[in-house]
Amino acid sequence: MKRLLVAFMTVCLFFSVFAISASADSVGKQDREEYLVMFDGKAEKGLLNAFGVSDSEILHEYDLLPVYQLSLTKQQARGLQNHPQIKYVEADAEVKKSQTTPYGVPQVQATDVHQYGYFGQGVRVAVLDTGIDANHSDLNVYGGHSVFSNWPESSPYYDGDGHGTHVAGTVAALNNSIGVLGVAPSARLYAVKVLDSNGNGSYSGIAQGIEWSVNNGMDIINMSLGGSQHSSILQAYSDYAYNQGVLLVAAAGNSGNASGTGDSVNFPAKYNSVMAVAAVDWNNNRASFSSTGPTVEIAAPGVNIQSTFPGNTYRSLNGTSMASPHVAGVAALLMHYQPGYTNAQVRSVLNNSAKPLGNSNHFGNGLVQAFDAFVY
Ligand SMILES: [Ca+2]
Repeated sequence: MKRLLVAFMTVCLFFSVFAISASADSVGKQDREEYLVMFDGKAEKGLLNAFGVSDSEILHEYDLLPVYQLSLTKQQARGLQNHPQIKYVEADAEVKKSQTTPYGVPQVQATDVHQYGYFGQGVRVAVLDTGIDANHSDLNVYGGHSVFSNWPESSPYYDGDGHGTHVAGTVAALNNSIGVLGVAPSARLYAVKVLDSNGNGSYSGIAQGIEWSVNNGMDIINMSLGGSQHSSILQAYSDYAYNQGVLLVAAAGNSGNASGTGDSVNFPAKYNSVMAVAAVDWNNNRASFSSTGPTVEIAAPGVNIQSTFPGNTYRSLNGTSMASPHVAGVAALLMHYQPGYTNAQVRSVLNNSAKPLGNSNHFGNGLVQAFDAFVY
């Protein structure tokens, strides 16, 4: 019995020693980090060897300054740091891919209100479009609905065209270390798919999308879409949503001419219950394609707009489709700042605080401005 116990303990011990040495080995490897070490005066490789740094752990020897890139344990790094011949020991910092701020975001003063902590938190924005690629790492999609029944169009999170994913990124691409920054990066995106992978849809589908948005408590509906035909039903749905407290923002259309004459604003942007958004460039010049007419209400950047695209990519696109989500984003920022405002109040403040740009058939009240809306 005693002998058996001894034998059992030996086995245990053997295994535990083995386990300790195995784990110590792996910990030792994980513990090695890359450091930059600078000598005070002439570089001396012999000193590194004295600290147990082997040749294979010398990753690079610099030419112009007495600097080495080394793989070191924390203990070695501490030892070197205390040596009089060593001037600096620094852990090599990873340089991360940084986030780009598309020019439209500061142009609408979104960055001016971001610095006060207003990012559109909790405001629900329905993007009535071709769907939103919910796998994009620069987007958080909170929910959605598709008006199509055939797979994969039946998924609101499948965007076979890319248009909806791009529009969504301008509203709310995440404030992180990658990709782009949206106008209201903490707003809640909802993918309401009313256009298929070819960018085609119908007024009946848009009406269904508006109905879903009202039923699901959306604060803002962005419609970067439109047609040249009036529909009494679409108008009735737009009016209904507006009377239910939803702010409706839509692209004015890309049917403008170079001279900016004529009335070419599309539906549903043309309805009284919908804000029609025209497009300008980075110098606040009218985009030559931007639709014109007395129902243009406000303007925003819509030329060469960089935003998210399916497959974790980014693209620059042109259109009043890109201008509309800038206004939806600024509205989300204002709703975050003034949660008691009705949709009509938000609309009125955005219009009254817009930066006048001239011809109202081209620009409406002018360029949407987040900071000026906050202080209006
Ligand atoms: Ca980002």
